[in-house]
Amino acid sequence: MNIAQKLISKHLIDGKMEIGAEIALKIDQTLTQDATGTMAYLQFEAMKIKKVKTKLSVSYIDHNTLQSGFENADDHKFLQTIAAKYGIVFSPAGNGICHQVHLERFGEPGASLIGADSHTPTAGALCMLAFGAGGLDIAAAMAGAPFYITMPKIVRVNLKGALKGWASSKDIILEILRLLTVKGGRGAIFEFSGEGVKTLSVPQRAVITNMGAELGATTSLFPSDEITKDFLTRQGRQHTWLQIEADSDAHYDEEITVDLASLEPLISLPHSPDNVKKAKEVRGIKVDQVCIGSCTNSSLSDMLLISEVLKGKRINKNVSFTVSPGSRQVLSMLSSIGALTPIIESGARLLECACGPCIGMGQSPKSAGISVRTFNRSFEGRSGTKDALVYLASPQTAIATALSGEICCPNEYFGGDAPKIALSNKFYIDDNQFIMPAADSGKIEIIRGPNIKPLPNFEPLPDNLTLPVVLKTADNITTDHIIPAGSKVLPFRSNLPKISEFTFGAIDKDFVERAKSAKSSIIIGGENYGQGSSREHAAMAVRFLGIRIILVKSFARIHLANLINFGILPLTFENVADYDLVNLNDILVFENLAGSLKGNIPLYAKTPKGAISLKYDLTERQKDIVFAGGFLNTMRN
Ligand code: MIC
Ligand code: SF4
Repeated sequence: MNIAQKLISKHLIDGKMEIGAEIALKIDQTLTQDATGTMAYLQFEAMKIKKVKTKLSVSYIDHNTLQSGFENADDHKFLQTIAAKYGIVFSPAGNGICHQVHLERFGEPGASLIGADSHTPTAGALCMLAFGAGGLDIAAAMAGAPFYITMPKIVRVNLKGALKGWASSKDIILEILRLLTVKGGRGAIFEFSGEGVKTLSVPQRAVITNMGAELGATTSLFPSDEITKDFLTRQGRQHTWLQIEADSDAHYDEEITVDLASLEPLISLPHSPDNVKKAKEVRGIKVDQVCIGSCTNSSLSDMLLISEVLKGKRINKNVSFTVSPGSRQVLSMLSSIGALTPIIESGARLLECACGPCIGMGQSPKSAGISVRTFNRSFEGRSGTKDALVYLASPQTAIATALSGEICCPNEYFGGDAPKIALSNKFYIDDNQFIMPAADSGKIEIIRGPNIKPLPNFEPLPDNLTLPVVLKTADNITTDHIIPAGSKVLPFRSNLPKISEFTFGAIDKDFVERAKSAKSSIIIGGENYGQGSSREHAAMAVRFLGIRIILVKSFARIHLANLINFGILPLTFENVADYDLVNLNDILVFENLAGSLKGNIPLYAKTPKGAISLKYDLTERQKDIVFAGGFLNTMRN
């Protein structure tokens, strides 16, 4: 078996490990963050379970940390009291970014993890079976239910040789994105092997598994080897280590090879992570901002590298330079060994250990500003400035750019090889920063400020529907298009009526009014609809506005699961060319929906240009959820 098969079979509760079949997995750990956590826990409460049934559940505060009104602080207090009551570890604001902290303090080789955040596969660097999911799936797992996915194909990524010059692990994943695009990983687990694996530390591996999310991959995995053991030992957690490698005769469904020695520093151009070029091909573009951090590149080694490079240097005076260490552990280690000083003296604006600019929580660039970031997403408007141009690159490329004031290749700017970063054997470990669940949880009162609004009830899906098309989108629509992030919208993650007012605002400012006046309606979309973030608000808000069916060329995995969970029927075109036959404001008629789906008979929609045939790729379990009006209704029933 390959590693993915070993981990899946270890957690398999139901289903066959055949590509395309639905499988149910036992979940050992869950994580949430504050932007998705409020909904996840409201849903968990609705399940009326006394204590979480997982081995470990952690609730992180890392996204909505700017408190420019009462809303975010209300959410934090709600999350803290919920955690204490239901047996969840609470990681308060300032403690660090969920994926970075989870890797340091909780990740375990061989265990399974689902997180209400699309970058949860970061933990695959420790050989955890880790998936991003919607909040409702996390709530269900905390209640002891299995997690359902479609059995993916397993792609072997053969890493040949070793990195040279200033190339880094970020360039490995940017190269794979260049080759495969943001759709290229759908329905796949990427399993890394080959001699190159032995040259990468756990934090370097984590850069790759983290950005596997940008490929649309189900998850990514590295073996658990001596390097993993070394990382866990520094973290004082060697007892959690176990060796996990693929069998020598393991079978893979597909294979790609990346030659590390031939990689040069790369950069991803606006507005899609797969728009990748060599950094030297775009050299000379003047930049306004450089940001180092995010769950992709905020580890101690990344920070030590920039500190080393910055010694005695000053950032270009036209560049606003921000640094967000990934965790309190990273920040504290930097400060105790004096590595923070060169960063501060270079002119950096030191930010909190949190997502910050990555999710538009401050540091929006100036109008039409150019920002080079070590992050993982560059979607239009995500930075908080609609016309900003965001480039994604490694800390090596970003720091050369910050010093020179224009995009440049670190191989050309510095020459030679990047400094080798030695890590100390003793890491700063202070788990007192976590708030452990209360022993006497019965007495805990859950505090709900005015920003915490109750969950709405969604009705079952009718059998016959006449629906106007209220929106027709292009390919690769992200959940950032559907429900934007940023400091103005994120505070309403626990307030569905309010956040729904922002739905699709960036691409069609009349959408909300149109949907409201239609009452019941349909959206038409292209390929890879709903890629990116796991935010279930992108399904909930749409359902709240009356959308009953979404008909597209293809869906992204997590969003598809979220649509089902909230009772929206996801359909695809039998012939993708039929996409051209349907237009905004057309009326589509659907008859005998339940009868057709449950009887597995062909489904059609009547359109002004005639009938078109539709596909529904749903299991019986999923059909029941959709027709009941969502997962919570099936539980209540
Ligand atoms: C993101 O990077 O888009 C987020 C913000 O972390 C999201 C979760 C969210 O929308 O809250 C994600 O990746 O799932
Ligand atoms: Fe936070 Fe950005 Fe990572 Fe999402 S991608 S978890 S916003 S740092």
